[in-house]
Amino acid sequence: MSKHRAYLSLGSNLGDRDGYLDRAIGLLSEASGIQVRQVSPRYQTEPIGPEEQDRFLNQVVEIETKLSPQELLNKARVIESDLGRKRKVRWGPRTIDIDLLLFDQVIIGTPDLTLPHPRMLERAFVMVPLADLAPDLMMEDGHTAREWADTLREEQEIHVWNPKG
Ligand code: GSY
Repeated sequence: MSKHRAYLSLGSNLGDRDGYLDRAIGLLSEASGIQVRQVSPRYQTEPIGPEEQDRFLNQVVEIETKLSPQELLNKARVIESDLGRKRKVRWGPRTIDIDLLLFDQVIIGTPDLTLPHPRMLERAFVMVPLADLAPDLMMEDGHTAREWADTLREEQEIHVWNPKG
């Protein structure tokens, strides 16, 4: 079975944010059919959505996988649930959020899953860490990840995260 390359966005803004990101990456690495190939630096970012919530830590990971996009989405949801995510408030605080950004060149639009991720090009917290891993990756609109990251980091607060302050 052929291998696919995919990029996932991870975010946490509840509790031990570094711990949740570490555990999510650990669970992805242990999952059958998934190999984690690269992890970006972590960034602290202002919440998009209701503002009366804490800042997020965000990160992007590159994986290779034998899973289909739907199987990968299902796995991501199991990991979110294992790490205590409750799907209560849309855009609300969460222990961990795992979004599928890109899966090879696949384009999908189902009620459950849209690829490429429909809002990724609006979000510095996605495009800046993605550009750390794959600066020359071509987006749907013909601009590279680096070009999008350079534009978005001018408009949105994003800082490399240093857990020791
Ligand atoms: O869509 C991912 C969850 N999320 C985030 C996030 O990960 N980072 C920031 N900065 N804001 C967010 N709003 C939502 S919802």
